[in-house]
Amino acid sequence: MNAQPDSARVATTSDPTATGADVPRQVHAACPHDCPDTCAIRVTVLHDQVVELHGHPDHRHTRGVLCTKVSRYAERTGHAERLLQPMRRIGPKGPGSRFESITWDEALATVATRLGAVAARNPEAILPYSYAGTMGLLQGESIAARFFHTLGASRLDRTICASAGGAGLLATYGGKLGMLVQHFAESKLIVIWGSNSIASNLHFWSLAQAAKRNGARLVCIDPRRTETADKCHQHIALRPGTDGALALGLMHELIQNDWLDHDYLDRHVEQGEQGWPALREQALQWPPERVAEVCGISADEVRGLARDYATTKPAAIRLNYGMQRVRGGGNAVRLIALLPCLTGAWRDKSGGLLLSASGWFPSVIDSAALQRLDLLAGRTPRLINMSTIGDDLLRPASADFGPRIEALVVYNSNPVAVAPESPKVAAGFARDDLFTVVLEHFRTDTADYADILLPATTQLEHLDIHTSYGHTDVLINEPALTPRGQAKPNTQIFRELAAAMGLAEPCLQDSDEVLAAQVFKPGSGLTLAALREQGWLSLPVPDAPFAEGGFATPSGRARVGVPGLGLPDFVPPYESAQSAPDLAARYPLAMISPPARNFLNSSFVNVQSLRDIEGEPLLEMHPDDAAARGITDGAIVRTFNDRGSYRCRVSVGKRARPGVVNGLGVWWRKFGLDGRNVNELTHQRLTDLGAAPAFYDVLVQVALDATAGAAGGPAT
Ligand SMILES: Nc1nc2c(c(=O)[nH]1)N[C@H]1C(S)=C(S)[C@@H](COP(=O)(O)OP(=O)(O)OC[C@H]3O[C@@H](n4cnc5c(=O)[nH]c(N)nc54)[C@H](O)[C@@H]3O)O[C@H]1N2
Ligand SMILES: Nc1nc2c(c(=O)[nH]1)N[C@H]1C(S)=C(S)[C@@H](COP(=O)(O)OP(=O)(O)OC[C@H]3O[C@@H](n4cnc5c(=O)[nH]c(N)nc54)[C@H](O)[C@@H]3O)O[C@H]1N2
Ligand code: SF4
Ligand SMILES: [Mo]
Repeated sequence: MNAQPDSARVATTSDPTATGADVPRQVHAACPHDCPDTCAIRVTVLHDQVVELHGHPDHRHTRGVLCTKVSRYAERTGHAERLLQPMRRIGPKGPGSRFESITWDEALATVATRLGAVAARNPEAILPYSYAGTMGLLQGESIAARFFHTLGASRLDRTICASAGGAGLLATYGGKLGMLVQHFAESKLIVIWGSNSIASNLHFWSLAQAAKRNGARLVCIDPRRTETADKCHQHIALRPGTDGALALGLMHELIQNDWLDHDYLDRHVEQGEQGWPALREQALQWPPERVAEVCGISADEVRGLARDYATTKPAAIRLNYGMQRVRGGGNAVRLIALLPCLTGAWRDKSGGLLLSASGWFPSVIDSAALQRLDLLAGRTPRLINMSTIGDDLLRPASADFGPRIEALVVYNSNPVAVAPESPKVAAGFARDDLFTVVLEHFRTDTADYADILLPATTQLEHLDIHTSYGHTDVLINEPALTPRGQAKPNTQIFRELAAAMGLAEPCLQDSDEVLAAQVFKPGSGLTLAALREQGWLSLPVPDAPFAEGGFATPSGRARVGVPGLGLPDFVPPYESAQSAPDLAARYPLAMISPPARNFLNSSFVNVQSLRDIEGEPLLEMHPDDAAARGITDGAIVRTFNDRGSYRCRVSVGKRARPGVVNGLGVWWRKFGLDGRNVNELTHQRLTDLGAAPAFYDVLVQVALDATAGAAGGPAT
């Protein structure tokens, strides 16, 4: 690993030896991470070092507070293992691979030659692979998108996180639209559904706390007893992948007890054969006893929740993406999204539902100007689903698939750690005939497979603009520091690569300043100058957006049946004791793998102070399941299925419900006991809608690890 020059160390006090103005500078920054909160950050800088980094006190959603991980952002930027120079791999691909430093000129020339050769044969053999390492409009898909569109490279279907739920919202409301998060503070019932808010939606959680102090009841629906569930009045620990059945059961009770808002239903929900009357008949097939059987909860829990939901006003649902990482995730979101339409909860600004707010932004943000799909010039390169990258890297050329993937350019993502079914992902990345370029901050699991590794700037070192999927503000991120070492912004790397490849299209050379000026749609009323002045701008969204219907569907009504999709229904998991009894005979435990609180997906796993808090990869198991296998708390266990096997320490306790184990976090494989992580066990089958991975729809068996010593072996 390269040594850290002194200039890159992040000072906590001013450096007396540095030159330059002695007056600290305050910079408006934004959290770049894939988190609904999109915090405004105030960075104080002196002599090119961070003096202070805080949540901005004046931003209405951030309210001066950052989560633990991002309050350490300066530690991440100044990390001793930061990539600061371009590198070329000199040993075999994969764990333990070795790299040597090269110049930028050499790196760019090598990449240009290799990509150019593939493009000359067939540009679709090139695949960009990126996700939300940064959610920035500039450092995400701007110059990068233009570059790959100009080449005619394969397009990437970015499904790994939210596309099942997104498709469910689109089907029902016509867009990824929902309540304004700030109004949860006045709700009287909050259903926190498939969300560990304390870990992954902290600023919503403080609003829920405010509501609680005002007498609101909080209900958490989650197979895992999370720290959020601990603090709610009620926790309903259903089996993974059964939320659609629960929603149907709630509808059953709303109908039977006539807790419906008939006026709202008549005026704002689709009627007729594909409308509410049809769903009503379907819901009547789901009495609480049947729901209880499927969900592994009691019939009284179904009845009680229906009563509370219908009779407490305003009632709000904070739905989150955890519940849609299962086969039926899209349909479950459709069903749940209809609940506030049945009770008329939308009439109140503090009632309704929020899964994503991102659909409010397209009216002001000009993605087309940033991404320039027109550069495809009439071509429609094939679309590769990022969630099946394991299979797709191993696929030969065929008429159906097109050319074999010969070159991969990875940025803002760590697929070797985060993509499902890692045995196949790792085998794909290990192909000798694959040319891989990785733009990164660190030597991640994916970086270990790079032919050429390019050092990227962090959020403190580049310009960017952010929207949010949890609130409705746009934020600026001004560069606070000069780039450490030789790191460059993603945009700059793609500009230089375009030049090295001789791509003459002028917009490939647009500077970050020029890009920033292209972000807002003309006539949107928002300007870059105002954004820079204030640090953030709020979209004009009505307080109770669907109080009088007005959904984004063609009719303005919430949709029930959708052409091509039919009526929403419960879709059972791929892998569960009920839906796959033969498989369950061998692998009787369901496994979910939600994130660890102190990491952000696989980001921050290499920040020592955060890793110290998390300790080591853990599998949570209910005491009954542990006892049945002779497993005691703290032992090293082997978790396995037909796809793979993974060793880690077990935590026996009540966070896991019977029959379900929780394999926490997306650890880097190299920090695992056996160089693997939970994705060793996940599969590449896709959700009912949105073609997303079903990470939480997995069966496994767990056994004491015979190779571990009595004490369980050392933690790493
Ligand atoms: N600290 C932290 N914050 C994060 C992240 C992180 O890694 N760490 N990741 C960020 C990203 S990319 C995202 S997408 C969001 C994710 O945050 P969320 O959208 O909240 O999704 P998850 O964390 O995947 O899961 C939330 C909860 O759903 C539960 N769950 C699992 N299966 C089911 C099910 O079938 N039904 C129900 N009802 N619940 C289920 C899990 O146990 C978990 O507690 O958070 C973001 N914020
Ligand atoms: N088993 C299991 N697997 C999961 C999940 C789960 O809950 N369980 N969650 C899934 C979800 S919700 C998601 S969103 C995905 C997330 O998967 P990814 O989007 O791959 O997210 P990260 O793991 O955080 O990796 C992002 C990488 O981008 C890098 N990066 C950050 N900023 C920049 C930048 O400006 N430039 C460049 N070049 N690189 C940058 C970071 O260093 C980091 O290594 O993982 C999925 N995988
Ligand atoms: S990860 Fe989320 S809570 Fe933490 S600083 Fe970023 S936006 Fe805020
Ligand atoms: Mo995600």
